[in-house]
Amino acid sequence: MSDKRQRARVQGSWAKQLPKHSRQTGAVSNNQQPKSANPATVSWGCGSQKTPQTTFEFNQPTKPVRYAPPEKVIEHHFALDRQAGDYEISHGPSGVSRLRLLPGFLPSEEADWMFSKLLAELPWSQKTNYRQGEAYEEPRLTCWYGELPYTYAWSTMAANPQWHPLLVTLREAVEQLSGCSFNSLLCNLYRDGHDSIGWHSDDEASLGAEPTIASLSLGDTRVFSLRKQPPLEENGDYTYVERIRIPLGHGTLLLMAGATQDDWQHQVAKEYHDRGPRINLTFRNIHAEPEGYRPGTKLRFTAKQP
Ligand SMILES: O=C(O)CCC(=O)C(=O)O
Repeated sequence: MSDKRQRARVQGSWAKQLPKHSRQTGAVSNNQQPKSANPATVSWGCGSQKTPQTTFEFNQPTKPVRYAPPEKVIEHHFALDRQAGDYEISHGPSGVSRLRLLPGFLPSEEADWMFSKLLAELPWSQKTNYRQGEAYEEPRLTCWYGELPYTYAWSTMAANPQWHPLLVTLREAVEQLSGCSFNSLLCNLYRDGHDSIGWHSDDEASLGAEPTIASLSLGDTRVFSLRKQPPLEENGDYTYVERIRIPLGHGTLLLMAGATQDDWQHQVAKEYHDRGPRINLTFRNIHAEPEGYRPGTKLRFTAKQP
C-alpha cells in the first residue's frame, strides 16, 4: 500500500508537544491525560527505573476521512453457462467503458499445443524503450505483426507482414467472435513472474478513437489490473481511483472496448511468487498516421509504459 493510501486511513494526529512549563508540572491542557512528572519513576514489574514519559493528546481530524474504493474482482466462470461476461465498468467521463471476458475461449488442450508452438516459433526479442531520453529494456519479450509499424514509448516496432500461420487462424477466430477486424498484433511473452507491463492505456493516435482491443492469454495465469483515470482536479493522483483486477488464465479472451482506453489504465504487475511463462496476444487495428505526424503520439496524456 502506498504511503499516501496508508496515511489516508489514519483517523487523527498526534498533538504538538506541550509548552515547557506544563511539561514540567505534568499538567495537560484538556485534563484528559494522566498527570505525570517527567522524568517519572515507573515500575514495569522489574525494579524501579527512571523512564522519560511523553504525553500525547488525540485531535479529531478536521476534514472528513477519505477512503479509496475497494478493488473489484471480475472472475467469470464461462464453463458454467457458456456465456461471455459483459461488463460496463464505467459510464464516463468520455463514454461507456466496456469489457467482455471469455475464459475457455480456447479449449485447454488446444491452448496447450498453441502455447508451446508460439513459445518456440515466434521471433521474440527484448525491445528498448525511452523515458525522458534514457534507454531501458522492457521487462518482457515482444514481437509485432502488421503491415504498418507500431510506435510506443519512443521506440518503433518495424512492420512485419509475415504472419505465423497459427496467428492467422487465431485472428480469424477472434474476429468472428468480436465482429471487429484486426490488422495488427502485439505479442507479449512474460518469461516468469518478474516480467511485467506497467500502467498505460492503448491510446496512441494510430489506434484511432475508442479502439477495440482483443487480448488472448495462454500459459500461466496473471492478474490484469485496471485503474480509472483520476479527474483533472486530482492532478494525476491515483490514490482514490476505482480499481479492478481480472485473473487471465490459459485460453481466456478479453475484449476492451468503448472508452476503456480513454478513461482507464491497465497493467500486469510483477509477482513475487513463482509463475510460469505466459503469452498474451493483443489484436489491434492500426491506421496510418498522417504525414508529418510524430509516431507514437498519445490521444491524451498518460503514464509511459515501462
Ligand atoms: O499481458 C496483458 O494481458 C496486457 C498486455 C498489454 O497491456 C498490452 O500489450 O498493451
